[in-house]
Amino acid sequence: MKSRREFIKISALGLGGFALAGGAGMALRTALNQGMPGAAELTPDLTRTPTYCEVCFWRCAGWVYKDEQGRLWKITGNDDDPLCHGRLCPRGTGGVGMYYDEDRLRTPLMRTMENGKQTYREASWEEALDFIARRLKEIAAEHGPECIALFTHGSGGEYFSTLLQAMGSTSVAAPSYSQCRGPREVAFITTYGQGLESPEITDIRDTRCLVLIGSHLGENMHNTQVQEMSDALAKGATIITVDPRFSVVAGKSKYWLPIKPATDLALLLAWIHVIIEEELYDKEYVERHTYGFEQLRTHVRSFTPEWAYGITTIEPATTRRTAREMAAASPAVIIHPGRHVTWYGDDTQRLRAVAILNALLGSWGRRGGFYMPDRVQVPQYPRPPFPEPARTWREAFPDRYPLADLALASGICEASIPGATPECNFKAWIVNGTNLLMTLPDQEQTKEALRSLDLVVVVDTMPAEITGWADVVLPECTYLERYDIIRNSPARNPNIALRAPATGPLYNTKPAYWMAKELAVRMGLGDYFAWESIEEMLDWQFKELGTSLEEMMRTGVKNYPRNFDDIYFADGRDIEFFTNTGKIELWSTTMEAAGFDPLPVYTPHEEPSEGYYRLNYGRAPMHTFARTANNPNLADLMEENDLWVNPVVAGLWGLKTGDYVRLQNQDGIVSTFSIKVRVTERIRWDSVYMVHGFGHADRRLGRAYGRGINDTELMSRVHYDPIMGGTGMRGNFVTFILDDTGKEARS
Ligand SMILES: Nc1nc2c(c(=O)[nH]1)N[C@H]1C(S)=C(S)[C@@H](COP(=O)(O)OP(=O)(O)OC[C@H]3O[C@@H](n4cnc5c(=O)[nH]c(N)nc54)[C@H](O)[C@@H]3O)O[C@H]1N2
Ligand SMILES: Nc1nc2c(c(=O)[nH]1)N[C@H]1C(S)=C(S)[C@@H](COP(=O)(O)OP(=O)(O)OC[C@H]3O[C@@H](n4cnc5c(=O)[nH]c(N)nc54)[C@H](O)[C@@H]3O)O[C@H]1N2
Ligand code: SF4
Ligand SMILES: [Mo]
Repeated sequence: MKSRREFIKISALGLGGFALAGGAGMALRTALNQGMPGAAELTPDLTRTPTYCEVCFWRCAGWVYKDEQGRLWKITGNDDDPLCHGRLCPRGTGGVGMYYDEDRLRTPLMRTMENGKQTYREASWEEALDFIARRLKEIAAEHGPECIALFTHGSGGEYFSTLLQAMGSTSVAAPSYSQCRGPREVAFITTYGQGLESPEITDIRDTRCLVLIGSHLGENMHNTQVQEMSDALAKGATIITVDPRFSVVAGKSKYWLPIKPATDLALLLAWIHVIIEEELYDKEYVERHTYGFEQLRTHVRSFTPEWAYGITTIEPATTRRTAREMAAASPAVIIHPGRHVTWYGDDTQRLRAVAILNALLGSWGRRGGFYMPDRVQVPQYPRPPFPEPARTWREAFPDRYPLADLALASGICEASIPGATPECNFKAWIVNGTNLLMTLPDQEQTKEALRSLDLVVVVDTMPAEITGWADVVLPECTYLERYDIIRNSPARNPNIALRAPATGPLYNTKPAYWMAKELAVRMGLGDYFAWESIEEMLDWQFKELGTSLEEMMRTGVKNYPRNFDDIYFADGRDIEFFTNTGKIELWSTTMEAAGFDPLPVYTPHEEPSEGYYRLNYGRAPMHTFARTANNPNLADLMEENDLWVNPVVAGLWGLKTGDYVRLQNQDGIVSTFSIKVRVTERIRWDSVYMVHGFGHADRRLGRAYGRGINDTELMSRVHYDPIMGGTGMRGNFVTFILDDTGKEARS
């Protein structure tokens, strides 16, 4: 009998010798002997290579500088890049730390048994890839290729996705959908026939009023938005922030509405009520472009600010005043749809209310509201068509989440547990650049799926928690050491950017494109990667786009004029929207047909019981998710997360700033480690707050191990959005455990 897959905790990996390719060996010696350039060293002659950042998925374009010995010195923004205008955020600037992180994965690893215990051993690329290709073929032959799934976040996903589709599977899932912006996209597609994309098409630069509901720009460091927000502020724009926490941007706002968590939909309905009852809406726009206004008017009649007050704790006068402020700025107003919006399970409906409010104020397709993006069509390097899959990911969860338009990471995870959905159990996962244990709520479900699978392959740069579950770990080189797909971001103008290697890969690491191609060749699917070298492929694509690899090496970025002069709607002209009615659907025919409320309805959410507090979480400017906690440069700026506690609560529990506590959630789950308390008025008494991405439990992360608490382990309760399967994560409650046994766990 096969033994069930266990998480491999500690290993001697990398302590012993590691296989080194010749060139990589040289680079390694250079880096380790000479180390990272010190601040005291005089800057020598530096050469620069173009890149785009991979510290988050905004993908700002920049330049990597290195000296004659090949040491990387710094990364700066590319002045011609419309996403960063020459300025990277603190995380992007700290990107070199990814390269210098001595805890990096160094060579392929394979699960093996030693003295009756599961452990890893080092392997050559040949052996690791041969093994994976053989297992994938066997699994596809036995269960069908549809039972192989890819989880991915980041540039390498494109290559593994090609591999998967060439095999005959469409199950490619990204946490950026069902754990992030999925509900928003579905809400806007059902309303406008078009999503928000990434980077978002918010025209913040020219807005006169920006309404942020939860979006904590300034802590959420998505570069263009933060830059444009400060430009807008300088030009006198009003900011209205709705957040139970006094966020950084709340401090720059004319209005801060410290809303009771989980009640935003009531506030949105009250705002819609005021805008309609006081006739503040854009009448010409609503009449020309929208569908269902009369039903909406009737629907919101009773949703007065007084009604909402009892739910949200926001004073009726404030609701009215802020609604009028938005209307006065209309159409240069943005009710920002946010990005990480999987909060309470009714998120698509909350975002529908956001979409409706924007439509009433006429901001969609208007300067200072939302612009219509344009992008380059990057041609595909010639390859055969993909085979028709026998089943799609959708059949993994029949009858559920009918409006999901992309594969659901959590849905595939659930469908990988035997018996969950008899029609389709997933048997093999390739996990590229996503740390599922830190990323998907309900860790038990993730672990149960991982224990059951026939094959788990993890492609990562770091020994993240997920790598401990792999049968084979494939170490990718960092973004500073590789070429990658052409960046092609939707924006005001079409633009492209190149990522080229500033230096050769350290250790025995390889780029994702190389791994995917090598696997394809071994599986008889080499035609899908018909290029000889990545340089040849990129040069071919660039030439089709009127440039070349050589030119892009010099410029990094290329901007194009728009294809049409249609960034904003022309006044007095009808527009055909990609909805069933061809109009902006205030009343959604798609929702109705799928059996959901065609107009958003407020439903109350559960409240914490006595002694418990809602677990709230967000971003810190110097970190990205769970991926930067071990980065030497960024850990230097912030090495652990802390727990925001209201003074009233602190008084009740006798807590002081600097105390360490552990947390226990509503299901009795206790955090592995402890967290430092920060007593502050900036958080409401009904919640506590922490930055996501800390509390790493893998000892191989020397700097990050045991520092702070991992919010994900306390999210055992998930409120699934019935419309599209988003995983509502903010319905978890915690209480304090005052003995600091977390310290023991850490030591
Ligand atoms: N520095 C940094 N920046 C990042 C990232 C990163 O990792 N690091 N990640 C990027 C990604 S992928 C995403 S999706 C975005 C996420 O960034 P946003 O979309 O801005 O994320 P939110 O979850 O809305 O933001 C958390 C805020 O919501 C507030 N909040 C909590 N509950 C409620 C509630 O019930 N109502 C309201 N109104 N507010 C509430 C919290 O107090 C907190 O201030 O950030 C992006 N930018
Ligand atoms: N509890 C909780 N869960 C969340 C969130 C939250 O705020 N709290 N936020 C949600 C949101 S908005 C999002 S978008 C997702 C993000 O979720 P993920 O994308 O899973 O984010 P990370 O946890 O940073 O995991 C990224 C992994 O990629 C690896 N990596 C970094 N660079 C590379 C590379 O170049 N190549 C490869 N192959 N791997 C690389 C890192 O080492 C890390 O293990 O998480 C979601 N889940
Ligand atoms: S916003 Fe910051 S971390 Fe994200 S891509 Fe840009 S520079 Fe990199
Ligand atoms: Mo996200």
